[in-house]
Amino acid sequence: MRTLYGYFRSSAAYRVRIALNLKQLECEHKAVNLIPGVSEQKSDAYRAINPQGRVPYFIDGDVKLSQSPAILEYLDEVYPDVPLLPEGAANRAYVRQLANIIACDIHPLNNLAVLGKLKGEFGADDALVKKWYGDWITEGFTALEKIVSGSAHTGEFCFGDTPGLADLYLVPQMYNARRFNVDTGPFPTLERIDASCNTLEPFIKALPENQPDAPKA
Ligand SMILES: N[C@@H](CCC(=O)N[C@@H](CS)C(=O)NCC(=O)O)C(=O)O
Repeated sequence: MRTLYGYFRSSAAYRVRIALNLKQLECEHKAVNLIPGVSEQKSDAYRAINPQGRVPYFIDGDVKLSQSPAILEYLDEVYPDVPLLPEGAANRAYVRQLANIIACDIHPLNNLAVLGKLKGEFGADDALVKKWYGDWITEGFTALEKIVSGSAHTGEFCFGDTPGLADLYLVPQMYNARRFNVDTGPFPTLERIDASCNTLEPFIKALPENQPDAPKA
């Protein structure tokens, strides 16, 4: 039995949901409410599951993992039928490079804990926090757009015509950009790839608004 602890708006959990859907793996989803003030991720009960107090957290039998990059690599090694990474070390490194621009250089600067610290300890108001959030996305996406728009690897998706690892980092980050009104117009290749992904069932099923813990419209 597989279990994914997540939250509808968590982009790191969103990545894992897409991968599970692409690989057609059954999984029970357990919601951890990250809304400030509720903050179930900080509860003793949840920290007993994941000491880091973050989502996603994934259980597959005896295997218990936090950190979406580790979860995604695990899924790809153990369930390789629908691969997330291409053949060849250089191609795989290329795709990881794209994914890591988001995973290492955008997402960690914009997660809830960082935004909370900016507001709570450093006195940033909403406008400053919004600028912080948008600036890191714009900086990362500027590099990503340059690489992807100039690469022969780019097809309908970040690598060729099959969705893969880089796409499942890109789509949640684009979602966050739109949510915070960051202008994605300067990134036409990223917009095009994101739109292609969002026509596919595994990506649609993983959308935040399609999760059971999303507030009903
Ligand atoms: N590097 C981690 C990041 C996990 C992470 O920061 N998750 C956010 C949601 S996207 C979270 O749980 N935040 C809770 C908090 O900051 O208190 C991963 O990729 O899994």
